[in-house]
Amino acid sequence: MSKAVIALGSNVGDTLSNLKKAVRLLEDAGCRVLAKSKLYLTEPWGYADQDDFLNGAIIVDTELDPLSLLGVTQGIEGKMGREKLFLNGPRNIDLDILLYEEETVEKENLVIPHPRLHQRLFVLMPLNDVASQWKVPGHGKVSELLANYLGDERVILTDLSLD
Ligand code: PH2
Ligand code: MG
Ligand code: MG
Repeated sequence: MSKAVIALGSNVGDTLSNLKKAVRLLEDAGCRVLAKSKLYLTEPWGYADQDDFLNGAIIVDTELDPLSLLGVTQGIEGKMGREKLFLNGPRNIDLDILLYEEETVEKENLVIPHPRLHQRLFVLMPLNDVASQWKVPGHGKVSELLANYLGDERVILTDLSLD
């Protein structure tokens, strides 16, 4: 079994239900959820003219290798009817594999650690909730990445929960 951190995001429809449904579908696919982050309302990064995102992260324990896990996350995005609108655009569900143990994966369709995770507060905040002591290969400890974050993204802690 291996532990992986998956980032969750949604800014279309009932965003909390979307995140919860995705977690349920991951469990149905055999991923055991070990930890759930708090949830954050975050300003859209990359394309401004869209609603704020609800972002979170979970740790899963899985027998799936990274590419099989990607198949599962993409299958769930498909099952939930996600449309590929455009890069950084609005989406009802986005599941990104941030970390897989301390492994590095560099495939055409999958790069782990997620290449820009250290630069995104909407990723670092929930990631730090569940994996503050994890090392991000090539970058250092999650808690240090958060402490060293220099940007100015607006990220608001909500009282919503994945439970
Ligand atoms: N996801 C994106 C693009 N921009 N901005 C925020 N705040 N949260 C996201 O999850 C997000 C984004 C592409 O996946
Ligand atoms: Mg994403
Ligand atoms: Mg994605």
